[in-house]
Amino acid sequence: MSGSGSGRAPDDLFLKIVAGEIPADIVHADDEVVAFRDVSPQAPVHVLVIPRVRYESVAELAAAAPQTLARLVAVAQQIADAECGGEYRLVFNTGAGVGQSVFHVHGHVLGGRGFTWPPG
Ligand code: IU
Repeated sequence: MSGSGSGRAPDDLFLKIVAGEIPADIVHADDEVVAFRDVSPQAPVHVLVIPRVRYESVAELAAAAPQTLARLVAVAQQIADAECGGEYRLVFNTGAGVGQSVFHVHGHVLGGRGFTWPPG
């Protein structure tokens, strides 16, 4: 079953970051979203922006809490404005087959270098 916004997946490490139970380099926190640096950065700027409440995918988040998705995108823009001149990729991997490994929706804010297209 997908995330409902109320359950706590037993293996959801991002909820532990939100709860302060495991350390993270947090760059933003408000009542709806938290942003922290990816532990395995793929670009000079690589920040993950997540809702405090767990949803598996960006589509689930959009359907259940569109205002939180809007906040997430606004925070991504703020981080990119501050750290890489407002030029960035905002990536939501959706599904293990395309690279999603953590099933708590997260936007990857990637910037600080050029990227190729199409993505690999
Ligand atoms: P993905 O789109 O689900 O593959 O992205 C998960 C990301 O979460 C990946 O880039 C990891 O490096 C990152 N990450 C993290 O920054 N800190 C953690 O504790 C865990 C994963 I678990």
